[in-house]
Amino acid sequence: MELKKAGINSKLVHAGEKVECLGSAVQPIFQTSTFQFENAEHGARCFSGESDGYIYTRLSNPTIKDLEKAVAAVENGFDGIATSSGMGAINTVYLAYLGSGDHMISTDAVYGPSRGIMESLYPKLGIESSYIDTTDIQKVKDAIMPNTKLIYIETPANPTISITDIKAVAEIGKEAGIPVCVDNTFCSPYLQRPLDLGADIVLHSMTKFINGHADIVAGMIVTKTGEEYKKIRAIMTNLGCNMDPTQAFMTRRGLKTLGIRIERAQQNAIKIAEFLENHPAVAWVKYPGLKSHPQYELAKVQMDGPGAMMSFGLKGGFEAGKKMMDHVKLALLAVSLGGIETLIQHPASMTHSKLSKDSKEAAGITDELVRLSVGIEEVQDIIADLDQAMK
Ligand code: LCS
Repeated sequence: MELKKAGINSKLVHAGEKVECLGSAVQPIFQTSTFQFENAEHGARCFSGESDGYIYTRLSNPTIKDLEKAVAAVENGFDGIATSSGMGAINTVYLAYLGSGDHMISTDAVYGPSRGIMESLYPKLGIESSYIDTTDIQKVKDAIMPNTKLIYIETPANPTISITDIKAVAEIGKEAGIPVCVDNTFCSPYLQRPLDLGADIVLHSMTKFINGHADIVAGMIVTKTGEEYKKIRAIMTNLGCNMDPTQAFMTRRGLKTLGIRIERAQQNAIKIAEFLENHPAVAWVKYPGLKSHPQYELAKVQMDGPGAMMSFGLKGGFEAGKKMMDHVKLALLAVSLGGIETLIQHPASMTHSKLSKDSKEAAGITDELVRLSVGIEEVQDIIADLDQAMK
């Protein structure tokens, strides 16, 4: 059977670009910085692009290429560009599309540093940005300026779990001739494929669901076309935020079990969201699988499942949140997300603490907001842990 037509779990296991190597079942780790040419002529052909032989690991490497092809296959994209981290992927995309005098539109609630660097570092390069509520499509249209060169959305957003209509934003981008990039970290390609919905670029912090075991930091960019791929790859290799072969090997191993990990964590998350919604200490819960989520209907269409991420507010506010976090025993009080272990954190004082008070408030990152990344433990144990910590 042709893998292109296979289901996603088959692709997760088998997709990639394996090199024949002593019958090895998985792509070996090619832990080498450089590759020997057969002769001067071969070296010249590698550099001119006539031969696709490997040259130097910052440019490409077979272990990294295998992972890039595998993620691109599940995102239904042209090819992937692996990076040292999710932030490496984000900066690479920013620098590929934005230069002095340009403007970017972005979702207001995004991972803290995605916005933090755009508001602190990029203005020094003459780049402007508008952070808006992209769940309101009219606001996206209204934010376009003659110098807008990139529309960047994160959905579901970190940490508010707000959901932006990818198809609608992609149509706006197409009409205006502006590329649209989606940070797909919270869903992973198992639950959401932005390129199929019209986006031009998708990126990930693979540190999260794709690797899934809280032992690797990694990023990935996947493009719809070869043209965008070439443009972005050139920036990545010159910036030097490339992945390492062992990092690629570990991440490829994590990717194989993405489907079963997400299914299991999601089953737990659905039960936990219902438990929290009915808990007397909880003021509100934001989870795409609950009817109370403002974009519940959109989530059902755009995502293949509600996922394993949620946020909730404690009636007792900031102090109650802090207290709860000091009392969890099974869940880890830690940043990051998307691992097999349940993680809990307080964005206002942790991941989003560097944003200004105004930016936090405008983006809905309130003091009482607690973020939960549900793991694959026994659901009754997670619920009992949250319950005792809230008590
Ligand atoms: N995009 C999203 C949506 C993220 O949540 C993160 C990291 C990044 C990009 C950056 O990826 P990294 O460079 O860390 O691989 N999010 C984190 C978080 O919520 N807590 O700690 C890291």
